[in-house]
Amino acid sequence: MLTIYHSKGTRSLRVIWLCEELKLPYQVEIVPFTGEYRSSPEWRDMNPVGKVPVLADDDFIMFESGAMVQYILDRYGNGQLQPEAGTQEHGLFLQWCWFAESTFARPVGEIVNHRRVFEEHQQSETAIAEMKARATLCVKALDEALTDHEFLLGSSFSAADIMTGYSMFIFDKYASSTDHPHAYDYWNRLQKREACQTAFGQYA
Ligand SMILES: N[C@@H](CCC(=O)N[C@@H](CS)C(=O)NCC(=O)O)C(=O)O
Repeated sequence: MLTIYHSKGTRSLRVIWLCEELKLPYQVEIVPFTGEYRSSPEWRDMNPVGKVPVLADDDFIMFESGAMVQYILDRYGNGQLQPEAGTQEHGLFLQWCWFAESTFARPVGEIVNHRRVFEEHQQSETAIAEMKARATLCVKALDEALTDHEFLLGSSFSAADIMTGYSMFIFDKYASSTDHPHAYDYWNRLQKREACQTAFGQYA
């Protein structure tokens, strides 16, 4: 049984959304997002840097949401939601999955961390504006890639859209800049999917 350790609004939404798309059985274990809990030895045993999420597949435990998505696809996906490994299309799929977390979500996540960690008078609006500019450049890249595409790989929905959908969710929430209509139409399209609605409706 897959157990997804989740706190409201966090990247475990990707994993929940994926399980819903694949109609896999899973359970969600809600964990407190407090610094105290995330630095506890109990949680650090599961995630050594104290972040959320964690995935358990029986007694196999892993961290990093993108790795969880790939693990579930490869182990339980029966070829769904990703192109065949070793093809150029799969290379493109990996490109967007990695882009979603390591390039796009990163500056948005740092805005969230900055606001949470520092008192208001210590916060640097200059630093935040710079991170927002980095994130906005990513939305511009998506906007261009989606000009005449329904999804990142063309007409087929894939887990790259799940990875990116979550990044659009936090961008819209913490750094919104709506002047990229193709990227926003895309995010609106993703939110119409039943699996997305179930995941975000219950856990965002
Ligand atoms: N690359 C990691 C990022 C995990 C991450 O940053 N999680 C956020 C919640 S969505 C968190 O725990 N932030 C607390 C912190 O960074 O201190 C992943 O995809 O799992």
